[in-house]
Amino acid sequence: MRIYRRNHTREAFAAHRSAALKIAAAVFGGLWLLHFALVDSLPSFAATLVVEPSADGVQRATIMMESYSYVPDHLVLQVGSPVELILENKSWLVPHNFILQDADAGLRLEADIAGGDRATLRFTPTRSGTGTFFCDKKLLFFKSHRHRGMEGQIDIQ
Ligand SMILES: [Cu+2]
Repeated sequence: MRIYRRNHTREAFAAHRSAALKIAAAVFGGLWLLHFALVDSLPSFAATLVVEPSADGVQRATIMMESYSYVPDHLVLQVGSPVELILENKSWLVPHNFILQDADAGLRLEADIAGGDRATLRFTPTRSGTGTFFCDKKLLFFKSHRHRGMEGQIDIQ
């Protein structure tokens, strides 16, 4: 009898725990989807940054990576001076990348930045031209970040 009761209690506890886990999963799942709905509805602002070389001749610029945009998303650079481009991932958890493969301007840049991290790209534009940069990250079956608007432009003058 005692053994039966003990087993019974254990089963009841397991059933309760299983129900609690299901509720927690449903709540988290709901929040997760709500997060995507909210982020998708946020407006993204286009911003242009005309980069002036510093006293040492280096063109320094910082681009913030957010979900799902680059701020600024338009850089104007000059031919012939070295560039130091800092990429700061402002997302808490979401990894982003920066891909620019532009034959026209002779640039091939690529960087992967984990959530909350930063990276510096150093290059010297040797030709004028226009290139598009974007983030091709995507989560499971969701749209890629580029499809969500994570794209920008570099003009080299
Ligand atoms: Cu991204």
